[in-house]
Amino acid sequence: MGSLFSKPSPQPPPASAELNKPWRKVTWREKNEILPYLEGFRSSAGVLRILLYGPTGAGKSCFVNSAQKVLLGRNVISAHEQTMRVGQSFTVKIKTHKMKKRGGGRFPFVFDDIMGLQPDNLGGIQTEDIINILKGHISDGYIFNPMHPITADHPKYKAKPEAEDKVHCLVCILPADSVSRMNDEVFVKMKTIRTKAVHLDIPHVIVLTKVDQACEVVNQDLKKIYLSRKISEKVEECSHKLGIPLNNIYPVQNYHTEISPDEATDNLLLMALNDIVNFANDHVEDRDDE
Ligand SMILES: Nc1nc2c(ncn2[C@@H]2O[C@H](COP(=O)(O)OP(=O)(O)O)[C@@H](O)[C@H]2O)c(=O)[nH]1
Ligand SMILES: [Mg+2]
Repeated sequence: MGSLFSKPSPQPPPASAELNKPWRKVTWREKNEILPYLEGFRSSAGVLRILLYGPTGAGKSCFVNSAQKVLLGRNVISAHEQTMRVGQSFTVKIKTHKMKKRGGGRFPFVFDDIMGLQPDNLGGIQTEDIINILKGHISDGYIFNPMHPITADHPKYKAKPEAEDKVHCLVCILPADSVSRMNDEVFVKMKTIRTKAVHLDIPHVIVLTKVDQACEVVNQDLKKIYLSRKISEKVEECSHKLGIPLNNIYPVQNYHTEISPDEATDNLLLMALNDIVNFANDHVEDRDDE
């Protein structure tokens, strides 16, 4: 006689959160190797402009502060971060952040921090405004209007941008913990921006933040980031959704609660920064060759 309860079919063992082999072969580069390189870095363009964009709350402002913190070796308040989940962008204008050096002076690159992208019903920055920034048309301090993009008669609209006003590297900041739940409308906007960047030959990378919130293994030990199954899945998902190659995606943890510097946090941030600055410089050199 058959049993009322069918025998449970054997389930595959749960996939381990920690991989046996790293998902990316990386030479873990140390702060004391990258930082002196960046400190001695000179650009043929004068100043390289790096634009950070992405959904509200992804960690754009926090990335600016984290970059400045690792470059300067002390705490800073440069870009205003959101302190709670208010859902609306705390950053409402375009702000250019110059990066200070340890011994005084500035690095030859700047970060443009802007208002976040949102689904249409929640406001946020207009896609057209980001495209105008890429081309150098929007001056520092412009306050975004979520209802409509800048018009050519606005005092902050630069009709004839200089080479330094244009963006030399575009960085999409995405949160590892919530990227899978992100609204499709926001992805459509990001894809439009990506297409424009490709058209303008501007290098485009993703910085994947909040890895500590996306994976417990990483939360416990950031050095295990390349062994984390979850992070490898998130990197693949971002690559697939935005069409950005896997090797142009940098998982990092921003400084968000820590006060003292942490070696692994610094190294991951510096590895991302190093590539971003070099890609920006390559773009300028390639443009000058043409
Ligand atoms: N746990 C964690 N929190 C982060 C990280 N990066 C940013 N945050 C937090 O996320 C919130 C939004 O960051 P913010 O930089 O203001 O986002 P923005 O809207 O993209 O500029 C802030 O409360 C940050 O402290 C990260 O890597 N890990
Ligand atoms: Mg912000």
